[in-house]
Amino acid sequence: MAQPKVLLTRRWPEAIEARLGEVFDLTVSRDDLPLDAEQLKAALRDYDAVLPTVTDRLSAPIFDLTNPRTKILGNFGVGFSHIDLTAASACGIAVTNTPDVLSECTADLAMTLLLMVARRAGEGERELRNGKWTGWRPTHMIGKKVSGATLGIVGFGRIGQAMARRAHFGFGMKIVVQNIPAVAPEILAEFGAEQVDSIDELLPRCDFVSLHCPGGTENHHLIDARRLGLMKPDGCLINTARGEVIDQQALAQALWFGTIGGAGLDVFEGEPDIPYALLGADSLVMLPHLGSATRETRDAMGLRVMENLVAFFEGREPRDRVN
Ligand code: 8YV
Repeated sequence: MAQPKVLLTRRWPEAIEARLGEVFDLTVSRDDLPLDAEQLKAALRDYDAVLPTVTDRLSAPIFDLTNPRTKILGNFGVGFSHIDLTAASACGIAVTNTPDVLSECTADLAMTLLLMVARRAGEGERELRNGKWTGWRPTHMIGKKVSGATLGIVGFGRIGQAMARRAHFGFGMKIVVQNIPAVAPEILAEFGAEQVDSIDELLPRCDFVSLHCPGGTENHHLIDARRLGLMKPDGCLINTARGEVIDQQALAQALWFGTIGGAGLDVFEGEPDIPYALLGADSLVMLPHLGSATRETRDAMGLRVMENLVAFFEGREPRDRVN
């Protein structure tokens, strides 16, 4: 049987591209730029499998095709809010993601942001690099203590739990959780965590709030001006989930007026564009979507996509099918 025709929309780790090339008739998008709508439509027409990333916006009109050749989208990433699952299913296209393998590194990055915001690491580095540091003094760049503080976690799946493990066992933080549905008592007990019924109940109780829920329309602007107003005046918000979960204009306002203590963002609505109002906010730490960006994790993500693809083309159910 001929090898399935597979398209990588972006460059992947070299070793994984080589492994995929041994098993599939592989095309790599060599210029490594996001595909536009026409290119994505052409990909669905011409390839048996397309392996997209978060930069490929596979919205409903892209699937408006008669008889696409593509039978599976093997997404490189756990989040898939950039893919319209209903439209993919209507075309008979399976969609898979890469859970588990990136939980540790994404939680590491959420903790990095939390520590940076609390201890004003971004501000401190900027001061030093700009030649503005005048020397030590007792009142210089005073931050907020992390150890023993209360961390609110919105979305208690794999990454949320990995974050709780770091915060609770590494920093003695108290963990408060909001999740739909209810979390099993034995999982909460592992972290001494308490589950509350709503985000509104969680926000006023927490020194830090870290978002680990899915993106997409269901959680669009989940954290809006009203909810930012429920946070403690020195509370800090961390987002490694998806940009659309926060209303960025409302966040910019909260940061500029100092109604919250600070924020750490790894993801943005409409990334890579960053709203001007956020760029100048000093109590904000920003990273360019680095959650899973370690050699080990990116390799593991690639292998996980490959495993899903091999299963699919051998007629088995891929383990990470999401539709
Ligand atoms: C990925 C992510 O690097 O897996 C996810 O959902 O947000 C990132 O860790 C990115 O999405 C690649 O598509």
